[in-house]
Amino acid sequence: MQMTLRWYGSGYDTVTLSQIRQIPGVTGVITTLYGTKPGEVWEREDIAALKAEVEAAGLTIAGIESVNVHDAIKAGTPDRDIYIDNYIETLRRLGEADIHLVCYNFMPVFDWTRTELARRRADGSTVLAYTQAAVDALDPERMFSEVNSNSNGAVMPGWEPERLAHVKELFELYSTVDDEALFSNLKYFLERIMPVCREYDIKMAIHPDDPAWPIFGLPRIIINKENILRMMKMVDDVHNGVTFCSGSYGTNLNNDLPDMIRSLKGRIHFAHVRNLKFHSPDNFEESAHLSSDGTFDMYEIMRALYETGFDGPIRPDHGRMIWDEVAMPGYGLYDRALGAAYLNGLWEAIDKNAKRG
Ligand code: DNO
Repeated sequence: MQMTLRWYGSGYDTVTLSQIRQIPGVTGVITTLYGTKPGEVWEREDIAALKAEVEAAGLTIAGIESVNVHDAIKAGTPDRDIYIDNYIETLRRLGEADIHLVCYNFMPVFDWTRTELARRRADGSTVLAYTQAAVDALDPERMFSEVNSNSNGAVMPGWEPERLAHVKELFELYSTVDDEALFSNLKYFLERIMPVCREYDIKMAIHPDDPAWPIFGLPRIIINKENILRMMKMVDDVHNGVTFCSGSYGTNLNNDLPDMIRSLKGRIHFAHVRNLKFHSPDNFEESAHLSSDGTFDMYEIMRALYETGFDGPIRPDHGRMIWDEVAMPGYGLYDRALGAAYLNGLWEAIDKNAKRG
């Protein structure tokens, strides 16, 4: 595996490449052209400049998170092919730039959803948190403004303020899209992009829906073992793969995370590893990465990745806000660096034990 950190790019991220370079064991970044909109073709010069900047800092681009999928593709509208053609062109240009991993999601309208961006914990740190009651009490438009006014000035992925203007239209677009339609739109998209992925060996890694159940009446399908295996089979190509995000699948306590990892052997191309602390099944917060701070056994998650031969990039995920850092919620430097060191420690121990026999 390659330990990485997500980096939003100069001008968007409070964390610098030189800081990332100093986290022991982190050799690459997962990045994107954060200023691009879903549906646009990425400019070759922009890709090249991003790559040059990362490499000049002594790091590599281990993958792109995300090339976002336009809602026309997810909703399956008649004009979707225009956007799929653009997506294919972006993939081709990434392949030409020797980039071989793309993370994306197929969540209608929103990306991941939290109801609190700074819940204070006993140790004084603040964390992202979720309660179902808060989602049930809010309409999506209010949710947009709350997310944007509490994000320390950062633009939260999937919650870009310009999308707010279109929330009603977007909901309208999905009014006839149920789970089956979403599956079939995903299949259509994958079948169209697979040839370019094969040509350039680009591994597509779908990110799970977070939380892993429908919210605001919108369908959500990448939520559990049954559905993700269905997706792997419906387009049975190694380039159709998975981002295994423990914090997203883990929102549903019925998901057995190590078992899911084992059942996805060979198709996990990217891993986001983080812990959650549950107070009840629909009230949880994003704790520190350590097993002892949350609900999951992080050793078992890492062991399942190790034992299935996972060799892709891995990254710590949302961190707590600690030591007075001001950054995009979940994406500060300090706690993610602690997370990377911890995950590297687990991996080293698992590896040495395995080799000892
Ligand atoms: C949250 C992230 C997601 C993820 C997208 C992938 O912090 O894990 O925003 O990047 O869903 O497209």
